[in-house]
Amino acid sequence: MSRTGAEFVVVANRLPVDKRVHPDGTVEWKRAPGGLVTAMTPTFATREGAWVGWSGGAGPADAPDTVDGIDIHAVPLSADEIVDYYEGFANSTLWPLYHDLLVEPVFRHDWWDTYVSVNRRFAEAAAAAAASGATVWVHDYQLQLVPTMLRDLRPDLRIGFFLHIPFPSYELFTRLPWRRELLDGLLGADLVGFHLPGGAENFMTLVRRVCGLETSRDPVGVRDGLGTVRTASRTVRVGSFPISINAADVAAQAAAQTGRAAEIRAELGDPRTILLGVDRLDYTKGIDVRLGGLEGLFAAGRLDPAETVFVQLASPSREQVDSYIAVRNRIEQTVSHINGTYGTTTSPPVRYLLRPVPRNELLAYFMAADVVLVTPLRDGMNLVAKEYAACRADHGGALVLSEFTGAAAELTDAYLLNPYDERDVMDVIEAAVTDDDDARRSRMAALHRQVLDFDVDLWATSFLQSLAGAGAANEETA
Ligand code: ADQ
Repeated sequence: MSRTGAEFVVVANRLPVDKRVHPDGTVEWKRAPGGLVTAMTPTFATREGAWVGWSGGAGPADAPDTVDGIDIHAVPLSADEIVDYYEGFANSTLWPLYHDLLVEPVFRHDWWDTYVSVNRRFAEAAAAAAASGATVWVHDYQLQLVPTMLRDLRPDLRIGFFLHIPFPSYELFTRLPWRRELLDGLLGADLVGFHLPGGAENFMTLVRRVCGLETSRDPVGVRDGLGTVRTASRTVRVGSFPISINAADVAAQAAAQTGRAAEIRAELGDPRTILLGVDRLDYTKGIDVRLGGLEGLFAAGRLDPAETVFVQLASPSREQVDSYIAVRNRIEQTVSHINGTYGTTTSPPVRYLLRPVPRNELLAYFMAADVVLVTPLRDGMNLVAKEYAACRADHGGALVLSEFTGAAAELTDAYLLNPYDERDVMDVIEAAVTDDDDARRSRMAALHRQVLDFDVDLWATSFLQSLAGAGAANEETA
């Protein structure tokens, strides 16, 4: 069969484009600055590529035909589907369930029905976009049914799936009324990838116990030592591929921001210590954990609010979902409480911004920060930690990092803390602020080297090489 189409197709919830409507009504599409599109750029550069995804708005498909040489295939969602599939099943069922029940997941059969029909629409769009024998890389929790739906439509494709968030244990996952269907959906892939070996092993336990399939029993390695699942017709490989960033680019761009970093320090009143948080405003990120730690240190006189500024840059996220409205209210109340209690009218110790910051400005903040606080209660990886480590080629600054992030498995020279232990949170933040320069510098040197050695290119190429091997093995036995 000959068929035109792309040799390499990315399927992700969102397209890599942002729409801008100018005051005169003209529309401009810009490439979105997201991490995934950056990660995929080298792969697209060498092959005819397409991207299947949603533009972010309600109604008929709305997107440019191509962006930077990538064919764009927009999947339309109605306003009701956005509520049931995106805000509902993806972000009020799966997201909290996969993040350790930090809020109670909602189980609704009508949301599930919409998740199934939207996943089918993505699978059909991918089937239409892919050339014969193409490689298709499906991303994340919104699209877990796509691999099998796509395999049924196009058995000729090599299909990989990568999960960007944690994959939970048997005990949590089996709460899902649709546990069997979700696992069956993933098993259409040739390769299923997770950030950490633990997620891969949770998946293999689940397919053994819920689907009754045979799996390998050896521990899964990192980028190596794949696990296997035998289905009736094929072998699914399962692996760990910790995502990273384009570290050399980040380091080079950050080096150009030292002047702006000095200005930021002056604008903040030249405090002794600048602490920084950078997150999507999400209850998983533990913004309240770090605010609690700071307040405790101020209250105990262990940090002086007159000499300390904590800058929290938060970008608005999922603003229609109740649990996100609640966490925003909680954070804003705590910020005012700390400033009201420990600040003066001219120097509040917490500066809080609720909007995305332009990339270069963000890098300047990283260069200005003495300590960056990354304190999630649960996070698949956390790229902010890696971005900060990449920026600090000068080996300045210090990274405080929650043990409950994927990044903590690699960034072992960070100041690691348990976000569930208030005393540990205070002790570790204090140590990162007050340790002597040599100790801080040697930790940052190790972190910087780690992210430069293990960058996003390694993530993409190791996943795609494993996928090529997994696909070829299945084609041989077909
Ligand atoms: P996210 O939960 O979105 O990603 P993260 O990995 O930290 O989390 O990436 C956030 C990105 O947004 C970073 O590049 C950061 O610089 C940027 N950002 C955050 N706040 C910002 C602000 N106020 N202004 C500008 N930029 C801001 C999900 C998973 C993670 C996993 C990634 C990739 O939840 O665990 O690391 O996917 O797999």
